Amino acid sequence: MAQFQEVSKQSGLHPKPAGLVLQYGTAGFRTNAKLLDHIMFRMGLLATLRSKKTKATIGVMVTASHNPEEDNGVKLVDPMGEMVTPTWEGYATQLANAEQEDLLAALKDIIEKEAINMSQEANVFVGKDTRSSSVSLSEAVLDGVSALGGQSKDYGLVTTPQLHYMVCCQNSQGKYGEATVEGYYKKLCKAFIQLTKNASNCTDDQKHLSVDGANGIGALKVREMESHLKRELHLSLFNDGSTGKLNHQCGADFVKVQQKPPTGMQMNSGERCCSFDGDADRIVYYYTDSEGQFNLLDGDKVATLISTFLKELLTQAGLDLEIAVVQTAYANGSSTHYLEDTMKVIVRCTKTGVKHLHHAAKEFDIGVYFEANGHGTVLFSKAAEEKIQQLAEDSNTNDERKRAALLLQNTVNVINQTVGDAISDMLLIEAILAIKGMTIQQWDSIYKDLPNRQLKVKVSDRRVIDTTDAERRAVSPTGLQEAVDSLVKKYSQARSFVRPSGTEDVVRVYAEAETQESADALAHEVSLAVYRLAGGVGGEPKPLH
Ligand code: 16G
Ligand code: MG
Repeated sequence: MAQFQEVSKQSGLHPKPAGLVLQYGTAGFRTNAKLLDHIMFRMGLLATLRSKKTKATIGVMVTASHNPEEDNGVKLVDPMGEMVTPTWEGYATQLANAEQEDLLAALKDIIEKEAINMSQEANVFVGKDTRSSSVSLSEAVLDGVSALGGQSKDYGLVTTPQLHYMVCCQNSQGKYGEATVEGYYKKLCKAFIQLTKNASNCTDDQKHLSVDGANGIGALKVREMESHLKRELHLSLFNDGSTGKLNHQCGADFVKVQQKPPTGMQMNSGERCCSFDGDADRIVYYYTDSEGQFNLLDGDKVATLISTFLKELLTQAGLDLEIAVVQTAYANGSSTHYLEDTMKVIVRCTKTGVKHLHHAAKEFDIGVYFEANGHGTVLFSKAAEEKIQQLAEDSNTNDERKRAALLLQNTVNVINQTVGDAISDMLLIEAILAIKGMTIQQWDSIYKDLPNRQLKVKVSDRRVIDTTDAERRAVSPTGLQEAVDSLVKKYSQARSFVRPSGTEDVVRVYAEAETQESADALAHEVSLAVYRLAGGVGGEPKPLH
């Protein structure tokens, strides 16, 4: 077939380095940008096949998120803006690793397994982040799409969540919104302005937020959005990419892991600040207090703020909808206690990785999901959205219920339900704080985080560690979980777990306890147990103090 001849010809321009093996991991392919040209071409091919199979538009995003500037990566977006299914992640790995001469056979294998009608038309949306390598890598994706006769639309520079949004808008025939960047700003900002218009006495101080753009795409997009906010939110943008290096000593991942402010940001005591990551799908908040102490409000605090707000509105609206919060093992124990015992909401724990949380959140009328690292959103079931809308339009309802229903309706509209979105989350958080007349200190004091520590351990093969119970317990190697259990018993309010990373060749260790000293000591002792029982390499882990 002519299509395959074209693939053969074009693939010669995007050759695979012989012997290179890469895997479609938790967040797609991600490695040094120099190794990715053939991967991009092939993901263009695969997205075209996925589009033919689903008879819908598929997205391809070129980004390596919070990784260093030298890296890059690629992720596929399914029709409703979700992550691609596990079977197709498998195909992505197969196609990526086929040697040059076996590429057509690998392609035909997928076509056969999925019974794809090759005469079906295909549409692929492509987006990229601000890395210099993203320019040619996204061209390679477009080459892949055209080699198989697919149509493509190049959105150029967009955040990851914006691309997810476009795909969802397109496949919902505009019901979710207009599939343009302008359409995205209009929808979100209109909802934000509606939400905050009744926030009484909101002073200029309260309307001000400092944003660390991680020197990435989020910074560009915040600038683009600003005029749509009609000065209802005053943003001071730092690390906007004009001088600094992407993700270098800044951004949400740096702030969360290092538990300190980004460089390049002017912070006045008590002022509300937030950081995006390199592709703007994560957000964390923070402030320094009058003693100069840094205080971080991570994804758990965000989930608590949002779920409290939604629960109060549901009560005021008299709507009987089930709300749940989905977390991972990394959620601070204090947040889980607060949500379960004080807030009385259902809490679920899933494995690390957005797709797991997203999937679990879909089980409820309203599913709030956040990873501690700041990635998260809220999902509303179709039934929940309909009930909210009915009430908002009901002329026989009383003022309190109506007001709550309208706030819920605008909350739905300010949220990007396809995936965690730093810009959308920021607008929602800012709206909630304005409506509640709440300062960041008041938000922070809802509960107090247990001190915690994350460490990594190098082992010869991290696959020897197998986990269960949403990664909270290790089932192999023998003796490791018993060792962790007996170490945890030594400390008050302690908890610890180990899991193989899905993005780096290391084992991750998490520990929390009543004091920072205990959390640090426990994390170190558990690291030693991993090193000794799971084949540690290099020198033994050293104590932190
Ligand atoms: C990826 C995941 C993120 C997860 C992280 C864990 C997506 C889009 N991103 O960045 O959710 O927290 O991996 O990394 O799923 P780790 O396995 O190396 O700890
Ligand atoms: Mg990211």
